[in-house]
Amino acid sequence: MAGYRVYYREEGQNYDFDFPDWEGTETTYTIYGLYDSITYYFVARAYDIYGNESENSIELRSSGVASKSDFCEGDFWPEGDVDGSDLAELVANPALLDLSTFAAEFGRTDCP
Ligand SMILES: [Ca+2]
Repeated sequence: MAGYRVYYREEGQNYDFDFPDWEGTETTYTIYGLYDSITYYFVARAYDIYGNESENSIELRSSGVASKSDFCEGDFWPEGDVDGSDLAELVANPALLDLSTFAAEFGRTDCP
C-alpha cells in the first residue's frame, strides 16, 4: 500500500472520485472551510504504487465538524494562535474585525 485518499461530499451530492480531497500516508488529516449548516460525508480509499485503489471505507458522517466557535476570528496571520502578529494585521487593516472581538480572542492557541 502506498497511501490513502480521502473524499468527501455534501449531503445530496455524489463523490467525485477523480479528485481526492486529501492524499498521503498520514493517518490523520484536517479539512478546512466546511460549514456547520451542511452535513458532509467522508470515505477513504487505500492505493498502491501500481495505481490500484481499494473499495470505499465505511462512510463517515460529519456532525458539526466545523462549528463557528472552533475558529479564531482573530487568527489573521494563520499559524494557529492569536497573538502579536495578528494584532499587526488588525492594525494594518482595521476593517478585518472590531477590536473588542479581537481582544476577546487574544491569547488563544487552539486555532485550527
Ligand atoms: Ca495568528
